[in-house]
Amino acid sequence: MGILEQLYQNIIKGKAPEAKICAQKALEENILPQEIISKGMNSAMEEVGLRFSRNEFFLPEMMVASRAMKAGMEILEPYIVGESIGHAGKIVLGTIEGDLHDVGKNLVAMMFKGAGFNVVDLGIDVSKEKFLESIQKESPQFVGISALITTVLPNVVEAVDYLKKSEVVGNCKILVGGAPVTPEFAKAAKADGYAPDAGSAIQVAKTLIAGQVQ
Ligand code: B1M
Repeated sequence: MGILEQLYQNIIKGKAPEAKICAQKALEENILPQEIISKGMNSAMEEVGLRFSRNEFFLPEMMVASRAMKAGMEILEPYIVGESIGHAGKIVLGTIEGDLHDVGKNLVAMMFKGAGFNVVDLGIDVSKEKFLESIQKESPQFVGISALITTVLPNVVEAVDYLKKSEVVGNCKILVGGAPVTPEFAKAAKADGYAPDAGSAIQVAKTLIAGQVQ
């Protein structure tokens, strides 16, 4: 069994120490961190979600799988982030109120750090008021809102509306993303940007910055 397959299996089984070892071995085999994440880790979480939908997995299995994925991400983070944090700008990031999922948001944070951004991570279950408070304090170029369950989508709409109505937000652009978020939803919510995954979130942010400069 190849190392990415082993990593995939260990995440599905929720074996965090083994997932760490596999992530390290995959790096030693010169597999790029992005490939390790997409083929060995994201795909495993996808499978965990499918098993949950089929009632083969329950909350504890989803929980331990996310812990194993986070353990693997810890190994990869230094290889993605590098040392140049801060020169590209600042983003305030959080998972919307009512939502406890943070693996995807953490991946987005990691990619922004890797692209040279200073990331202020507000964590999970973040209210619109907390986003605003942080924008006031940090003056970021971007605020990123992550949402993973359909039931919290109205909270995203409310948060975007609340932030847009505040003078404090000024030129700060609002990005939204997460599995149930679509381009149509983002447009209807009047967000400034939408990205389907962590890698493209950086491209969207760069495009928005370029638009501001012109
Ligand atoms: Co939950 N959960 N979960 N869960 N969970 C999902 C999301 C679900 C799809 C599973 C399923 O039914 N197949 C389903 C949602 C269905 C829906 O709403 N349509 C679901 C459910 C129902 C629930 C509960 C309601 C279950 C229950 O209690 N009965 C409950 C809700 C709790 C709550 O939040 N209030 C719940 C709980 C949990 C755990 C706590 C056990 C655990 C999360 C632990 C944690 O995060 N620390 C968990 C897990 C692990 C999952 C799955 C299996 C995996 C999520 C994940 O980490 N994916 C998930 C199934 C699935 O996703 N297929 C599922 C990997 C991650 C890298 O991908 O987060 O999509 P993702 O992030 C991607 C993109 O979406 C994007 O980039 C990332 C990487 O490229 N992205 C952004 C994310 N944020 C972005 C922001 C951006 C841009 C891009 O800009 C700002």
